[in-house]
Order: sequence, then C-alpha cells, then structure tokens
Amino acid sequence: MYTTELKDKSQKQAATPLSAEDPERLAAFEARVAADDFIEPKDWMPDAYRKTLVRQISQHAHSEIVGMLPEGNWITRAPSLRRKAVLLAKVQDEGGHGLYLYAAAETLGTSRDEMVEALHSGRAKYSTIFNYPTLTWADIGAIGWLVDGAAIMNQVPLQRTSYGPYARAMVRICKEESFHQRQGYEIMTTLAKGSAEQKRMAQDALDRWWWPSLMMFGPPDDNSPNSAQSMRWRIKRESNDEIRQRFVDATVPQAEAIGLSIPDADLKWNEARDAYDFGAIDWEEFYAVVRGEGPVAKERMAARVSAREDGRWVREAALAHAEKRAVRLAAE
Ligand code: BYC
Repeated sequence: MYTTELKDKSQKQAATPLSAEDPERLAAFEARVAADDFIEPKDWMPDAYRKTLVRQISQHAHSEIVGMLPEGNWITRAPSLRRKAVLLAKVQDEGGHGLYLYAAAETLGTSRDEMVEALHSGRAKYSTIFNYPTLTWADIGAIGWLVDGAAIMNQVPLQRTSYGPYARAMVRICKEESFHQRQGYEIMTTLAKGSAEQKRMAQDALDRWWWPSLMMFGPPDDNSPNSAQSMRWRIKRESNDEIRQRFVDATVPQAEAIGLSIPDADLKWNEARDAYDFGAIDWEEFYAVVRGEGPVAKERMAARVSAREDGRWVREAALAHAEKRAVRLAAE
C-alpha cells in the first residue's frame, strides 16, 4: 500500500511552452522536462521554476521541522521504554528530513538562514496539520498513521519530481516515512484492541485528525493556483485531489480492520468509480489555518523562534571554532 513505487500518469503529458525567457534555452529546458530528465543545480532553468521550487521545498522543510513539535511534546510521556525509543527516532528522522530539504533548496541559491527567516517572519508557510494540538497519547498514533500516511501519498510522486536534488531527497524520506506510518498504525491497533477507555482514546484521536489530514493535500484542483504550472514543469506529478482520493481509499479499510470509524457520514464505496465518495471538507477552516489562525499556531511559531534564539550561541561558537581552525591550518 505504501510502496515507494511510482505509477505516474503525468509522465505521458507533453510539456507546454512556459514563458518568454531566452527561447533557445527555454526550448532545451522544456525538452529535458518532457523527456523526464532531471534538472540539476548547475543547469539553466526559468526564474519562475526556481522560485516555485524554493517555495515548495522550503515549505516542505519547514513542515518537517515544525512537525517535530507536536510529537516532541510526548517524548517524556511515552507509555513505555520501547515507545519512547521509537518516538525519539521518528522525531530525529523528521529533523533529518528538514535538513536534506533545506540543503536541496540551498542548491537553488537561497540560504537556509533566508528560508528560516521567511518562516519566522510569517512569509513562508508550513503544513496546516501541525497547527493542531496533541492532547493524548493516541494522537501520536494518529499522526503516524494519518499524517505520515498522507505525507507518503504526497511524496511518492515527488520522487520523480523534475528537480534532481529534491527527487533524491524524497527517495530516502519516503523509506523513513513508511516506517513512521507503520509505527503510528501499530499504536492505534494496540489502543483499539485495548480497554474500552483506550479504544475511546483512539477513536477520539481519529475523529480530530481525520479532516485536518485530508486538508494536508492542499485546496481542491479547481482552486489550486500553483497546480497547473507545477504539473507542466513536472514539479508536481499528480494533483491534490488525486492524491487525496488515494489516501482515503487506502486508509478507510485500515480503520475498519481495527474497528475504528471514519468520522464522515457521507463516506461510501462507489462501485462505478472504484473509489470512496467522501463528505465535504471545511475549506473555511483550511484557509483560516493557512492564514495562521490554527488552534496552536502561535505556540508553534514561538517555539521555533525561541529555539533559534537559544541556539544562537552554539552557531556562533561553531563558526568561531571553524575560523580559528582554518587560521591554524593555514599557518601550519
Ligand atoms: N498547509 O496551489 P496550491 C511530514 C498553500 S511534513 C499550508 O495547491 P501547491 C511530517 C500552498 O503553499 C510533509 N499551506 O499549492 C512531518 C499555496 O500557497 P503559496 C509536508 C498549504 O504548492 C512531521 C496555496 O495554499 N509535505 O511529512 O501547488 C511529522 C495554494 O495551494 C497547504 C509537503 O510539504 C497545507 N496543507 O500544492 C509527520 C509536500 N496546502 O505557497 C509528518 C510538498 C496548500 O502559493 N508540498 N497550501 O503561498 C506539496 O506537495 C505542495 O506544496 C502542496 C500544495 C500539495 C502542499
């Protein structure tokens, strides 16, 4: 189900002319994108392609880093040594994903400091999902199962995104996300098979995380301003709605298998479409969270800003050490 194999319909689409930049270079670029070649950092690329990539990759990196906070909140309260070790490893993986992604974005000429500054000043976005609180241990299961499950669905097509460094970062990240999804589902399975109170906790977590998870895939296709261009550039390989549907179809049977119910009265298998129909997503809530009005948005940003400030002396000490070392080596 969570294979990292890509079945990509957009491979067959032809790239269409993009902008009025140097026609020869543009034609060569388009031909490479159409041939499914990877574009590499030293290759010529249209400015708008570079900007779109920096926007998407940096937002992706920010999501990984901010995404450490809701789970980090439970490391000291994990119910056993095993759960604690696993959760620690998962949160560390997320830090690693953020770093690969910042490094991939830096190859496009924007520094990590600039990207972090954009996040902290509210100019850059991060995934809406991390603006919801983790109220019980079951939320850690729900995040692994649903949030990482949604992330894999979105990221598998990105392994064949047209920009090489982003695609290669995704290959490794998808492998790790796959483990994250399984550990979340295992927590949910244990709770769902446990006492009545544990099962209630698992259902409550599913009730609260289901709709925000569906929002992770972004606005509907007919209201997604960046999609058309990003699909033509093969940055995005599948649309927001296509990936959201795949997630619903994969997740509903998993909920049924452990006796939990998806909180959607309109959810119904559609024989003709060979897919689930599902209820309306509250897009007002999505846009409010995107605007920074999520339930714990202020706490999330305050935690990131103070972590950066608290770590300033470490960065300064490391830089001073590197400079001294360089002077010493030069003298030797
Ligand atoms: N949250 O035209 P659209 C993880 C914005 S973390 C906030 O469809 P696009 C994990 C969008 O940016 C994984 N904003 O945009 C970590 C755009 O605004 P701007 C996170 C959203 O880019 C820890 C506007 O809405 N994954 O795995 O074509 C623990 C219009 O949207 C959201 C990624 O970042 C949202 N949910 O498509 C556990 C994947 N959705 O930028 C797990 C990489 C949309 O024009 N990103 N917006 O001001 C993507 O694939 C795409 O950027 C999106 C949106 C599908 C998210």
